[in-house]
Amino acid sequence: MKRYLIATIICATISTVCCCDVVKLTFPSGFSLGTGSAAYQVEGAWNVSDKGENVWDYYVHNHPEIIADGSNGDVACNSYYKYKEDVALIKSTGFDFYRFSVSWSRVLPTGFANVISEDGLQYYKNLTAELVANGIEPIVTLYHWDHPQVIEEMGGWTNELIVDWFVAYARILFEALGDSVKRWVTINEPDSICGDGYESTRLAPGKIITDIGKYLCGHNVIKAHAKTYRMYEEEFRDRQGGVIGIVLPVSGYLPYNSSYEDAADTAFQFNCGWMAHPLYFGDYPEIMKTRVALVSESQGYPRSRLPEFSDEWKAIINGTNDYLGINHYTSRFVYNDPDEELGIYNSDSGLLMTVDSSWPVATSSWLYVYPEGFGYMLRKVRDEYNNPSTWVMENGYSGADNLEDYDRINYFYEYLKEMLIAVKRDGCNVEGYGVWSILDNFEWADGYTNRFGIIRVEFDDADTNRTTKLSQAWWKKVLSKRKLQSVPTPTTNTNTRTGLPWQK
Ligand code: PNW
Repeated sequence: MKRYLIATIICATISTVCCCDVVKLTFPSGFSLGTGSAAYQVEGAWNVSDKGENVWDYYVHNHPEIIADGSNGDVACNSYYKYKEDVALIKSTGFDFYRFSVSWSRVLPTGFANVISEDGLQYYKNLTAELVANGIEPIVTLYHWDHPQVIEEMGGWTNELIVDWFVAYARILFEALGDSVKRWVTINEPDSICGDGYESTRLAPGKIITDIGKYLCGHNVIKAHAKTYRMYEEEFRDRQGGVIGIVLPVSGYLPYNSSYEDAADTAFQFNCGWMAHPLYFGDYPEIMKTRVALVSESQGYPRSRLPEFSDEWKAIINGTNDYLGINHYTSRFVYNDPDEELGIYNSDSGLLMTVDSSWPVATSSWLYVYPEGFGYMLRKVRDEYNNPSTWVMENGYSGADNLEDYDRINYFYEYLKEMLIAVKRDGCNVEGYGVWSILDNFEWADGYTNRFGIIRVEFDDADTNRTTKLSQAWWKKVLSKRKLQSVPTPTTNTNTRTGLPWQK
């Protein structure tokens, strides 16, 4: 409250219309507010009809020990059967859009375009039609981590042939859904797929291809994205008129102190720049090229582990992002690894990261709450890519299994406030924002132990019943007023963890 008053006084002093608008915390007209999910996290129905096996089906069935509670997405939220109920909940909350992803092997059981599952495709047609009938804009992610297992058996994202297979898959969806879908996401979070799936066991396929896997995967992701973009441009754009973008996970990377400005920039380039720089400028960021070449040499590799794009590929890739999709949850302080002064290279970036001990943490071990980092990151994106059209596709908070989720509401309030300041005061071109997530769902390696939903799902019951949480009611008010609402005060504080925002 005190901070709020001070901000008001400062704004009154500066006295600009823009600043007062910021203090009012209203959303600009035309700003789109929605929510999202991913196929494997919510659909269930893993083997109905002729659906093929995907990497997540394979991974959880063969390596349940990797999932925190040994669970899987066989049933998840049952959204394959309950999509109408989901859409009704999205509508009653008042969201403008729903971003869902398509399961590649549900549509193409063999993994390839030779066999199209009528049932699989029908499901996505039904879901899209249901959204449109309810006045909710469908935003479709073509790929949210669940490629066909058969493709993984041929190397998955480390095999360049995946580029053409992906394009063929995308074409089928543009054809089937493109009359209604006007905003497409090609690939969700390459950083996660490539870093956690090909150099660690955290995500499927869980292959540890040390030093090499991540960049090779990333290289093919960029090519698949760009070729899909070009195909849409050539075959669909004129008649469908949609836009296409990639979604990157971008944390706030702040200098640990003022002497680490360059380090914070390097962290950003290794994260967002890795994918965004090629899409906006045709090639990897210079600092990545220099650093990976240097460290590769020190490791005895004959050439840099970061692959190079030919001139032909650079031309294909350059300018293939209509908007930048960003998933933002958390921040880090960045500083240079002191070992490098001794000539020891521990990482390609040469950086170390930490958090401030005052930052509250969600139930996801990596999710430290630092709202200011959100605004910092948005301003960095504005400056790096000529203020691109930006859509925050995911932002959210994992909490305990609790309907009175004050900590989640507090998170949304603080993060949205920073976003509105970045938009209204600082001119960041953010046009949309998506809550992660509409439902509690299968949180990958964390199984069902971390709940991100504004609606609770009863996973222990075959009916997978949905119950709205307090944060859903809060969102309903925000959406009807198009303005941030104050955070309710807890009547009883059932959460015993320390350091949560309202306990400070
Ligand atoms: C996203 N980070 O992953 C995914 O797109 C979702 O499927 C997932 O459920 C959600 O975030 C919550 O985890 C992320 O370390 C994983 O900053 C890690 C980070 C961000 C996003």
